Amino acid sequence: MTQDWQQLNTDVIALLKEARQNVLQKMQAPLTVDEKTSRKDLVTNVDKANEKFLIDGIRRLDPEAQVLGEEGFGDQLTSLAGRVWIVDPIDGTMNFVKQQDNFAIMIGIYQDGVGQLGYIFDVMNNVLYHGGPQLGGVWANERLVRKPADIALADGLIGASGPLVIHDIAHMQKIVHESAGMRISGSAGIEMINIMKGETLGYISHLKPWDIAAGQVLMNTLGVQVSTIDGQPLDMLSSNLVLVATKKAQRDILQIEEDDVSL
Ligand code: 2AM
Ligand code: CA
Ligand code: CA
Ligand code: CA
Repeated sequence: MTQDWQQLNTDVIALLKEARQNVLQKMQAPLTVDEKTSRKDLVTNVDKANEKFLIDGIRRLDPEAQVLGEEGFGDQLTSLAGRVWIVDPIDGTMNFVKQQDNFAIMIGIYQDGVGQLGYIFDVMNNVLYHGGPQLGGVWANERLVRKPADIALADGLIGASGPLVIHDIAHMQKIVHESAGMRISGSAGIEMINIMKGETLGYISHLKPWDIAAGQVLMNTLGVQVSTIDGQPLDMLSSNLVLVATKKAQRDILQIEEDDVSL
């Protein structure tokens, strides 16, 4: 297909709006909830139906592309060559089940491993964050999102995943202690939104490609750093211990890691 990114963006927004309507409609009926690896790792009928819906739509829009989806309805990816769509049909499934709120639909579009467009749809608030280098910015629905202020770790709140803090992986407790405080939302997508709103300065979590594909594109476009906890680029074919942070906070956090290693 031609590289008409504007048209592709328009088509993806239409697809996501339809997906949101489907999800809202399915929420009217009781959910079917299954455990994946544990009682804290859930999948519902809505996750599966929405992934199928999105991947069908993506195949129509971009038949040549590879598609990676969390629930397994896409392709088995072994390389990031060409165009790759990375789909998380419901991010924050535990919130979806327990709160019927604080979850997102996410799509990241990559070309030869480089993020081009990202979409995080806050379903219950009906705000679609979208953008990337192909659009030259990030928007929350029609409103342009400003770059978050580059604040230091001590001056802001940090988002985290519960297990990392509980088990004190990668000096999490020290990082949290040096920040102004910790917040846990239970959705990587909602965490990215909190950063875009300037409510938090970063997020640390162990994530799969679909958890961070869209967020990485949006963060990079807004000057927010995305790396592994060691400051390395993410491997988008694998899981990563992900550090998302303002430039200053990233530097502060990498320094904590270094100081502790040298003890
Ligand atoms: P999910 O809801 O799409 O699975 C919750 O802390 C956040 O981490 C969510 O964004 C969740 O995405 C993600 N996550 C990644 N791996 C997970 C796992 N094994 N169990 C629960 N949540 C996981
Ligand atoms: Ca999941
Ligand atoms: Ca997810
Ligand atoms: Ca998911």
